[in-house]
Amino acid sequence: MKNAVETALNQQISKEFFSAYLYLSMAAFFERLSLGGFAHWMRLQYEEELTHAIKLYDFLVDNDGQVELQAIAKPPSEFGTPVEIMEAALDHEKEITASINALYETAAKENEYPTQIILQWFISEQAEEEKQVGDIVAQLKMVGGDGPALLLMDSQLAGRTLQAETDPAN
Ligand code: OFO
Repeated sequence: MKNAVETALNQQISKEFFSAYLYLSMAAFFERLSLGGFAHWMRLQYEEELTHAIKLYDFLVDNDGQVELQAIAKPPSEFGTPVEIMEAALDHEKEITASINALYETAAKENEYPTQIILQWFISEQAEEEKQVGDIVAQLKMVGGDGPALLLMDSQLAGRTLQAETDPAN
């Protein structure tokens, strides 16, 4: 595997772990707001990000790449209102999308075909995640300061399961 691609894949692994860390911190903050459904949704997001990191780790191992794990930055522990938290999550997903796209471009430039194939999965996954988080942001904006509507959203998000990317609740 070409060095530039190996380095970028290792960097992406640490970004996926940071995403997990960030969402776990957001989950804890939602618990403090007594919004257990949002906290549950974020905790599953944390678990999903771990699977993304491991997918890339396995890919490196299986393709003669060298894994070099890196430091994971400390995420914030204080956030704002529910809409501000979900907007921060959306901004973060957009950064991850840009990172995946840049990694894909590197793999294409280096003619690393297997890497391009696995990254196509990540490109689709990012589109799905941006849509899901964007929908939650839009709904929170509709709800505004309406407590009962926020609690209804909270109970809907409590029903999220991890089973599949095809499940619209995920
Ligand atoms: Fe939030 O998605 Fe990983 O890549």
